[in-house]
Amino acid sequence: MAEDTIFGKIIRREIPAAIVYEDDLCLAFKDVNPQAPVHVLLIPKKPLPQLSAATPEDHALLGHLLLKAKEVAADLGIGDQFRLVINNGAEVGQTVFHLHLHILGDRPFSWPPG
Ligand code: D5M
Repeated sequence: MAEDTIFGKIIRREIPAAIVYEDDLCLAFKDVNPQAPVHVLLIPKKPLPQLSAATPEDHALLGHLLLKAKEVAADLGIGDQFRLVINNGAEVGQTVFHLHLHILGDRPFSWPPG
């Protein structure tokens, strides 16, 4: 279950994380294995395992996450140059099955992603 992922433990404060933003619906914390000088994960507190599990009921939550992603990016000083990544599924790189947005910045990025 998504509640049992490492991100569920971070939400419940069972393990530490470098939290940079929190509200009733979401939490943002520094990625433990950063791929850029700024690399933060933004997660819903609702234990959605991945984006493909979202339903129309999650419409407002998903909008909230996108708006918070740009606000967190701005707070971290990368407000006009950042990349958002959602890995959806193990074959494309998802390793933690609790929905998360990677917020990355403060270096150049190439396209397409690897
Ligand atoms: O991304 C999962 C990301 O989660 C990956 O970049 C490492 C990060 N991670 C894993 N455990 C932790 C803890 N405990 N704190 C902070 N960051 C963590 P994915 O898209 O699933 O590959």
